[in-house]
Amino acid sequence: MKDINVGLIGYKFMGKAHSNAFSMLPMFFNVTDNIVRKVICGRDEKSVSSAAKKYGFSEHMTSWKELIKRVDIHVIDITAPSDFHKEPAIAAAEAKKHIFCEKPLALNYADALMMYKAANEAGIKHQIGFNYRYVPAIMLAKKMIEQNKLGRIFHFRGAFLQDWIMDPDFPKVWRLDKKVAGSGSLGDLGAHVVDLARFLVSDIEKVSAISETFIKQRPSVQEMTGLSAQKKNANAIMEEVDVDDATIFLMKFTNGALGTIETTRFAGGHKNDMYFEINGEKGSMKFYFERMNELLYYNMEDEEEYKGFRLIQASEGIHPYMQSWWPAGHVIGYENTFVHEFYEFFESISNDTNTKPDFYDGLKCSQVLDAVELSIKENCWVNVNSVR
Ligand code: SOE
Repeated sequence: MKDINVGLIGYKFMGKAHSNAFSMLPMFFNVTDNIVRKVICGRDEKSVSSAAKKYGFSEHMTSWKELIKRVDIHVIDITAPSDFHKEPAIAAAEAKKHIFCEKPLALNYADALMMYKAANEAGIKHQIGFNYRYVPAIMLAKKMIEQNKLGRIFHFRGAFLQDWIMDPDFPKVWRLDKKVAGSGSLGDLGAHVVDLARFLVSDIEKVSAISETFIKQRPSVQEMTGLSAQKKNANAIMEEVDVDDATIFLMKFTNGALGTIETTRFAGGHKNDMYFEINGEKGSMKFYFERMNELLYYNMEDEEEYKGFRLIQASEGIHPYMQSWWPAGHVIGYENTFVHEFYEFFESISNDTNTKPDFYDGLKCSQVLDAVELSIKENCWVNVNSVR
């Protein structure tokens, strides 16, 4: 058993989610090697030194460039906002470090392509944080589709609904700033749904989209953690919001299926409500993240009088990863999906095997997101592969 020393860039919401996964992994999974929380890195000395203690890292640094130069660091894990993915990822690839990067991969397709090429040329392991692929119920959906339980797919209907910025006084945080986030609900939430559409159905041929920014000016921000923030002060200056609050788009898949995806932060009552439905010639399935241990399945071949959506409780030992957690029915949550994705990432390093979703999946997702933004701008259908 060798040490895999992790250098973590970022210590807020995703930094905490990743650190929690590192600490839980060896307790619940038979990992091949020893995953070491070696260095956590952030700009603010006081905050990052406090995070090091809280998250169980041996050291902290404020220079990501010095971190990447260290020969005793094997993995660079990037959890900074989206405008700070490309630079550290390319530097880490050049230094032959394995890379885990949060989604979306980059601000746009061109940057994502540079990251993908650098990672590929370096021959390192690279994975992107589409953690919903690692929900056991979604992995079951994938297995059922691969076993042709739905037959030919006709529809994918997806959505990711939140409501955390409906208050006009909520300040302009980094997720609402185009130069930092790249886009609003589209890149932050839509990226996950686009990835699941690719994972479960097929690549996407063309899109037609519309978006809206419902609140066009917000107070400037002082501090943000997770999805909460406090206003600078009562008379904070007002800033223009330059990203989408909501985006809705139509899709044609390369396998002929039709689809829709809706993302919004203005769906009152929906907190982190990602869901999808897939309709095929032999059946349908529905998934709701707020009931993430369940998959609803409708089998067209059931006897007529017994037909209906059946609820599969995907929390038994037979379901992916569940044998590593608790007895049947002792459900799991959001944080467990990060443990699953990192188990696969570190095992791919230990065993020199491939890992998914990788930077190619991040690149293809960025291509769809750029096509959606072009469709909004030009008010027309856009072929995804025309984005270069
Ligand atoms: C905020 O919208 C957020 O935390 C996203 O950034 C995550 O990727 C998503 O999983 C939950 O919501």
